[in-house]
Amino acid sequence: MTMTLTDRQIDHYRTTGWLLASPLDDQSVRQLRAAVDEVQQWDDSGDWMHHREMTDDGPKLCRTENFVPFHPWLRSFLCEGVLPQLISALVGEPVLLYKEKINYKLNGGAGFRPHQDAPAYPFITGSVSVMVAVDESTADNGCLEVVSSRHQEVLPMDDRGCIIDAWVQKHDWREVPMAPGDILIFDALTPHRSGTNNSGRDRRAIFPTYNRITEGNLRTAYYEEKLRRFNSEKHSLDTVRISLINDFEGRPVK
Ligand SMILES: O=C(O)CCC(=O)C(=O)O
Repeated sequence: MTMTLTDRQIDHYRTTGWLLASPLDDQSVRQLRAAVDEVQQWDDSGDWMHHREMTDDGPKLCRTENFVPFHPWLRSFLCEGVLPQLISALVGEPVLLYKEKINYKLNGGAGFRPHQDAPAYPFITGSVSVMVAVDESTADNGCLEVVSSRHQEVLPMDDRGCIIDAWVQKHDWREVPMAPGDILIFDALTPHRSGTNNSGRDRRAIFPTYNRITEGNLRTAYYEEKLRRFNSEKHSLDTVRISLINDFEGRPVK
């Protein structure tokens, strides 16, 4: 499958810091959903990383990371398919997968505080993330919300690595509803957040992040560094630690 971006789409991305597109055909959307169903069923015996959160209905999966080595369809979809092709067109050079995660946000799952991704991503100066909707993503099940045209610099952060409240209150947050298979491409400096899912419907999405090829193949280094910091730094908040910043609002499973 191929898709080319129009000048208008490239201009929209450069001006606002994000771009919504629908590059997948029906068969690819079916395969995508089947692939995520499979990963969701994996147990904890492999080198992938499952994370769980406590919900009012008990513990639930909230994230899986590091799954491309173990799932050929997802590896080819994220590393060779239309996604890296589109990101390359936006940044003007080939890109490599830096990291990948599935955020499940199952019914009752928590949201994410306002943040930029860049402070959570060591070794790279710029990167591009994608949200690939697996289920429908709407305001009531915790779709992404973005602030447009504020992707030029790292914003002031609080002690969780999230954007300070004074800035958050002063800016317009725009909800981005998505159908299964839609993709939202956004700069690592684009401010974003999302709410809790109290809708009764799951809201699963894959978030791959890409870096420019000139910065090198950094995926292994990223996961090694993440594990090193998780193992060496004390986590004192009453939250689930799934990121190198503390943007996730989920409750830990005790
Ligand atoms: O899954 C979401 O709702 C938001 C994800 C996000 O911002 C993140 O994982 O950094």
